[in-house]
Amino acid sequence: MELLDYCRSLPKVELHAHLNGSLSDATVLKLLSAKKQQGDDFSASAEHTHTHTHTHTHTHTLRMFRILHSITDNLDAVRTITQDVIQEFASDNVKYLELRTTPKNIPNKMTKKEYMDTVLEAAVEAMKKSNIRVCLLLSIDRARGVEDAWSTLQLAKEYLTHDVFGSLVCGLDVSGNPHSGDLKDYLPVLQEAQKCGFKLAVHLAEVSSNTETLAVLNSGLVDRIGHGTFIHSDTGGSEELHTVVRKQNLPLELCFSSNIKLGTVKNASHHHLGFWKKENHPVVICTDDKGVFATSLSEEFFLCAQTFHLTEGELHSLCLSGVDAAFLSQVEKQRLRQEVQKELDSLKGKLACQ
Ligand code: 6MZ
Repeated sequence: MELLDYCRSLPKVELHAHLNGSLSDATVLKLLSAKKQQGDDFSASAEHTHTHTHTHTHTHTLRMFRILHSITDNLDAVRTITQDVIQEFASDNVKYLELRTTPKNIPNKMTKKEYMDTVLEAAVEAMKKSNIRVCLLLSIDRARGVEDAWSTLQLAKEYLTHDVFGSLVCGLDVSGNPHSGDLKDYLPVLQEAQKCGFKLAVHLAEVSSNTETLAVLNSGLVDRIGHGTFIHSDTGGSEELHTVVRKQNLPLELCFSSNIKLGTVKNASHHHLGFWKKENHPVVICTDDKGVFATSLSEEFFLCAQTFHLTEGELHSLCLSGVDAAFLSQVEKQRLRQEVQKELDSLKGKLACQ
């Protein structure tokens, strides 16, 4: 099998995917057409921007999110995107997906609870149709302030005792514009979240921010690091940050195309996957925003394999490290590991020599 086909066949685990950033062109066009039918004239310019821009600066990406959010501002759209995104990951042979999204309150359209209930209902429906297990992380957007974070945690707590959704909500994510706000201000919220039993995935060192990153890591609240681009000293981090991450053995969610397209990593061969792989540190390959960065999890595996000359054994280990880092109970992880291992065994020896 050629490398890309092989990556498509791998049984994969996706741990870092933002719902609204994961919309395929087909889904975006479907939503734009629905808006047009409702006589919304904004849609024409949104369509133009979506189809005709190819740059990926931070400013452009923020603008993209504004457009995406404007076409997903109602519960019908939220249901559609959740089902489409899950279906697309399932078609890419993703066996387990941790999808993250920021609960949104849009006056006269939806409350945070209605938004999240709709995402969860749609996830349950999508799981019935495909062979994929999905869990949800509620995202705290660092640009929205601490009050908003408390209300998101409050909502997450309401799901703890829910008979169906209780097992689907597995943790919280902290994301948003890395230049906005200070993560240290959010530590009391994260402390309370941990007390309630939520696992925490935190975007850290996505841009250079040593003081903030060290304070958050030293809190001992983080279960997984999103990006972690500026941690080791070669990339502008520090020996101290590197030591803390090693000591806590924190898995890194690595988003190759996202980092390269946004320019936080100089080029493919400079991606920090190379550094952490040499250290034998737990890493998981993820998409971040497969729609915004025009990628898929298989393509991310392919790009990493090409850049770092990964062997078949290394590709298999990367699939299994996704299982190890999942926010699942030990029993569920064991079940997932068996399923993934079985498919990996059937692929052994099938990768054409690179
Ligand atoms: C930080 C990001 C992100 O939550 O509306 N988001 N935050 N760094 C990134 N790397 C590029 N990509 C996405 O999905 C979109 C939201 O996810 C966060 C941003 O807050 C963005 O608005 P949801 O489903």
